[in-house]
Amino acid sequence: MATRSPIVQTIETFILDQERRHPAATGELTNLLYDIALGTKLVAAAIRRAGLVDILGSAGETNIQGEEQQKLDVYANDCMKNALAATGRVCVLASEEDEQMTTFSTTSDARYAVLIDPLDGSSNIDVNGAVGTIFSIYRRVSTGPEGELADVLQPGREQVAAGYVMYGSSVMLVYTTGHGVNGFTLDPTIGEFLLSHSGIRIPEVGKYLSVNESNFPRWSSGIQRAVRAFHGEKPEVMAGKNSRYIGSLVADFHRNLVAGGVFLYPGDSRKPEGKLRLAYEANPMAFIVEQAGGAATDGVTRIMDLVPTELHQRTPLVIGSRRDVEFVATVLEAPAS
Ligand code: FDP
Repeated sequence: MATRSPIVQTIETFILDQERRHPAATGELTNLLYDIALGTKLVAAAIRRAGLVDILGSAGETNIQGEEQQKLDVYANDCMKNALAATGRVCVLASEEDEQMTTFSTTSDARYAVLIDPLDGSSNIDVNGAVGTIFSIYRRVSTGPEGELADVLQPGREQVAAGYVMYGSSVMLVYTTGHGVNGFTLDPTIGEFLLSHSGIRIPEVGKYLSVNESNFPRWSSGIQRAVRAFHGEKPEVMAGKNSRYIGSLVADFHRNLVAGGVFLYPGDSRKPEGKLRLAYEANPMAFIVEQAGGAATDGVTRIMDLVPTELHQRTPLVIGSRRDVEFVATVLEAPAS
């Protein structure tokens, strides 16, 4: 009897299918998503060898083959930039790792501006924790010979695509182009991302609370009240949640996206704007979560309506299950009792 091969969909065929459903699509965005997927496969391969760095030589040293070792975050930044730079599809590339953006002399095909956080949560590398790459794509708005700051300083609602890759127990790529959210798991034996989570929806109310509680004494009284309610202090208005915090945005976000939960990184008396970057972290995650039925605010205002004024600008972030995010806004807007 002939064995039937399983029906699998690779990220390539999936993106192509999506493109066919939108007759105005030129294929440029499709190719750009391929480029990003390729860059992240290279990063994934390097991360798999991260624990071997002591054997093969640490950053700044030469390994036994006589090659210079690179720090993983530098390597990830180079991988992603190389995957995107030579394609001619990008007019400007901004990376969380770089002080300045990189502009490219453009052809008429370079219709996109891309922002990347090449290795988010990198402090987890040393303890073999999950990390990720985040990306965000905008349509070019400038018309000069090179991409400009205006191309990367657009509000998040103008994103045409956003996604992340999580390098965890498996490698997963999750992205949206504004038509729902889909997740792909890398099959390392064939080197392909295969559709594993189609049409991801986040539960309206989450079971998890993700926040760095060591900052509690420095939060506003409003944030303290909201977090105490999530602890279960007011069961009549909010059922208590389970605490889960990895300290790696991609990993914390991904768990909450799939299982339901709320992640907070509010401002505090030391860091009034919080820690996370609007353009590299908050906006792409906000686009994904909204497309999955969730919400993202800076506490009160929708993240994707914030107008960035600087490339590396930070923002407080409350993101996840819709009713939990709305609950925080209600508490913050209520007069303190
Ligand atoms: P990291 O510093 O390890 O790169 O923005 C970076 C980030 O990680 C996020 O991935 C993570 O959610 C957050 O910082 C963790 O910050 P705290 O250690 O202050 O909780």
